Amino acid sequence: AGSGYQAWLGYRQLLPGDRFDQYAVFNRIHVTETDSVIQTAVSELTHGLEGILGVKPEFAEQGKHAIAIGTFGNNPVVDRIVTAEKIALIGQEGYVIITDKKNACMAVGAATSNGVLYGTFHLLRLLSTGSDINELDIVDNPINRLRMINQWDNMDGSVERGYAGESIFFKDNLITEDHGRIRDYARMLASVGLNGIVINNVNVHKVESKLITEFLPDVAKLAAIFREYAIKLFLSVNYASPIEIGGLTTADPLDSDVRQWWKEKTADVYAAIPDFGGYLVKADSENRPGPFTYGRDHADGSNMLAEALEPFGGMVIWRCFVYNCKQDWRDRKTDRARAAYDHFKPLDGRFMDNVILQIKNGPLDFQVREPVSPLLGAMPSTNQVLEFQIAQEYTGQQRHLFYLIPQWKEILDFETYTKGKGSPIKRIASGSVHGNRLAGIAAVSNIGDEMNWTGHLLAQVNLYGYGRLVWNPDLTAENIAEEWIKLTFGDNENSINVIKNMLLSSPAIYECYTAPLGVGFMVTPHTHYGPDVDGYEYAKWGTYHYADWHGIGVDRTLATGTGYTSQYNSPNFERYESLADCPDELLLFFHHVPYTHVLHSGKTVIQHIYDTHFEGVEKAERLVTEWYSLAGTMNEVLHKQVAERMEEQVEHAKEWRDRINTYFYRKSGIADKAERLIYS
Ligand code: GCW
Repeated sequence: AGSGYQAWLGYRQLLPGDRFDQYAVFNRIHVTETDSVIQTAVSELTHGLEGILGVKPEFAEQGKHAIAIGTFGNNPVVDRIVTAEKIALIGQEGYVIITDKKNACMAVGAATSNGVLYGTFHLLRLLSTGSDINELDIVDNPINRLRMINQWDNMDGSVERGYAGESIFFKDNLITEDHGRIRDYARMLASVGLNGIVINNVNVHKVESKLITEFLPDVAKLAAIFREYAIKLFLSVNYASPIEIGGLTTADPLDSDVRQWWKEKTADVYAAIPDFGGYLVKADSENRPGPFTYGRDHADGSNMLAEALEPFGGMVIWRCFVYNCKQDWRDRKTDRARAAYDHFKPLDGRFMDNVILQIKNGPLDFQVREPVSPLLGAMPSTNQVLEFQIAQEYTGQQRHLFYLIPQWKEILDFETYTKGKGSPIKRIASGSVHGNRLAGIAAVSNIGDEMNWTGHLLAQVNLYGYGRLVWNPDLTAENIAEEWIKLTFGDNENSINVIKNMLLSSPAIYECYTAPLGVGFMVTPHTHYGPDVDGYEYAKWGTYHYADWHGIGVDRTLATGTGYTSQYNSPNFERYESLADCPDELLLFFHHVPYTHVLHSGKTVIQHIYDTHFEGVEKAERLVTEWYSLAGTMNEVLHKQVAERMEEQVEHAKEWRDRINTYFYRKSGIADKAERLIYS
């Protein structure tokens, strides 16, 4: 109980009384099917009811005092309770949960076993959060078809941008033997509705290249674990595999030997894993090989793999994180923010139907604040998947509190106008704007082998919330937080309010004491943890802020800058292009302005920087006080674990505050109006 290992699945026992009596009526399970996903649902329901009621539920022949779970047409009790009208509303992965009060029974019914599993987890969530279940009448379908998690795990056991220990999948260049831990991870993912996992890092080195050859038997064992939880396994592949492990002299996508090599290897993969999902590819990106080496483009490259996967129903997920990572800081024409759109937009229409482009939410790289990537929605004839990062690379590395759901909500609700009004990102991600067959959302995981999975216990909410939000982008950040808190800490109203406020206020607090007004990348090179205003200013990565004595920001306007703004549709283009209309929080992303420029808030840029940095630290201090107010209401070890991180956050926030304030005071020579302490 003190480890955090159970995360949101640590069902707490109810005491006789109120809900207990209500729930105890449904203490038997009626099931008629035997396939493995249904069996998973049964064992999850058994485990959950046992935890909540304190007794092992029995199996019932009949529907009285029972929860019937099953697919339509295969379970008489489900069929009795669920009407044809309801069935018509249920898609491939959806489900109904209906109470039949008269007969004291309940049905979790779906068109597929996967749907039954999701419905079962939904019911458990209701029980575990103490909901009224006497009159349930729920119809639910996922909004997104692909609901993916990406591990950035390497076979040596390290996790790229991992902040919670080592990999649970790999160790010493082998696949781990600890399948129990992997199974528990599968449970967590399935419980929030995720249905695909890429188990290895997009940066595929020599040894990981062999996951599709030498290590295939072990990969198949992992696929079997995930299969029971309705999750498809995918692999990241190395574009240069034909050379590196295939003994060929080229990886040219138009070379017939290369094409043949991929076809054979892919056939082997499907022989071992018949329901294999497909390949994820990072090509021509950050020194990874790709089709550019051979004078080919990304349509050529991805289509070659798509052709190999197509006979088996597999897909290629091709990342659009392609930019020049060897830029010269003196070169003011190249703008990294433009890169993805410039590379991919002209290729629209050339991709096979089983290719999906995976696009990061912003044009740069998961900063605290970035505009939404203009490539999302800009290719009507191409499948796209939106990529988020649950791992807190630039958002405090799971040492600072940062609830990511509000940020993702803003992105999902962003109106692109790609097909006029009514084209928000969430409808592009789901495929509904352009009518894509394949669409959805992916995100980089934040877990590792630390006992509580995420390092910072409260960072579990981001994994939980990711799944819930991808299932239904219309859920609110408040509701998701509340659910998670109840599942994790129980039903105490005060704790719920305190933790909820902490979570909801956390992103703004972090943004306050770190990079101001959308400027980004004022971080320590490589580790990306902590402040270093000029850390990347003269580097090759294309992430500059151009601060001088007079002003700061990147002119990305069409009129006088890099022209990036023109990648947006009207009226977003005009809004970002105009200094007067550009939203404050993105000002320095789009414009270079003097420190004396007056924001919509009425403050000058320099005063805004000072104010937010002082306020940020004060608010971070308040978070600590709030957390301490909960001492005694929860497991002591867990409380202490979080308290330590929260205190570290405050100390580190002070470092941010002072470095940033001093930097800008020295650059501008303008004093703080409020005369607070800024080191000169
Ligand atoms: O943000 C950058 C990270 C790299 C990562 C890359 C990517 C996996 O700093 O560590 O590599 O993005 O998304 O490919």
